[in-house]
Amino acid sequence: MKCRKCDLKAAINMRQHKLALCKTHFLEWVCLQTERNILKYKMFSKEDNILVAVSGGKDSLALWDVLHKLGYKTAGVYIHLGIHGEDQYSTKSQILAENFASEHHLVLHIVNAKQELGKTIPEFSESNKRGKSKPCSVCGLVKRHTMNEIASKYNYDVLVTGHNLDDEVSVLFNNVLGWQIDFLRRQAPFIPAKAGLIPKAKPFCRFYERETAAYAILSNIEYIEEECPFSEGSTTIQNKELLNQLEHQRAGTKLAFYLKFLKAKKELFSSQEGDHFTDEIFSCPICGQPTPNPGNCTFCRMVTRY
Ligand code: Q46
Ligand code: ZN
Ligand code: ZN
Repeated sequence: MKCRKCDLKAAINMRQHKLALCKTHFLEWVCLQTERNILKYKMFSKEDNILVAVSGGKDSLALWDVLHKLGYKTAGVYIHLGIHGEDQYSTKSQILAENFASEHHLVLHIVNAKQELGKTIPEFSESNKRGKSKPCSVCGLVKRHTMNEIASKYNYDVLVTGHNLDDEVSVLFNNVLGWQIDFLRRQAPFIPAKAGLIPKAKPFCRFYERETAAYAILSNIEYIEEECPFSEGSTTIQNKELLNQLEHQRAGTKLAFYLKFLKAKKELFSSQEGDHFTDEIFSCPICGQPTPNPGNCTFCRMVTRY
């Protein structure tokens, strides 16, 4: 199959877009589409200081690469969670994130959970009822808190994450199955600043996972191929498999599901948008971050208790 734009052999065939492209035109297409998403969802501008949440995986490193190529002012933040597994997951991914940053002369903030909070994520999880079975809930709490803290400490304007379409539809599917209205209301490509929380953007939210993977491979980005050992058997992975079956039967299903949701959301929630945030917000006396209840926030309660 030939590239739609030149005579070269296509490096990737995207049935969902009815588009086949060679390496050069595919890499160009990803940058162009990312720029379009940023503008379409009014995420940020070339003036803003952007903090990229970097895990060492393909999505976050590909995103950092694209934003850098497009001329945005970016720095990264990496959190060493202390997850080892068979492959020294955290240490290996930190090295890859550091390599990317130094090759591109970019700043990377590194936070080590064990050194700065006293425990690794699995250790927190063991001693906390939030993580009885898996540490993902504790992990999410620490990541959210730390990224917001770094963003406000160094005056970043927006936090960007490498969530792709597969991630977004998996969450959407889960939220619809459980009719999690509050989560559905908040799921968006861009979440503006609210009550001391930095704005969050997902410039890759319309790319299929195989497209971000192809971008990373064709750009020779070295990323960690192993998944976090705690992701095994997760609902997210199960949902992804299910949605891939639907996609296989009808190309474009995942993208349509997501885009139609964003459209429907305007009608479903327009009158109530922001209701969640009109509730009273308090400031944590220890860290100063917003919390829905008076007193120490969940993060500080966890860190000081254990
Ligand atoms: S890193 Fe953390 Fe994920 Fe690992 S412990 Fe769970 S949440 S699976 S994105
Ligand atoms: Zn081409
Ligand atoms: Zn706090």
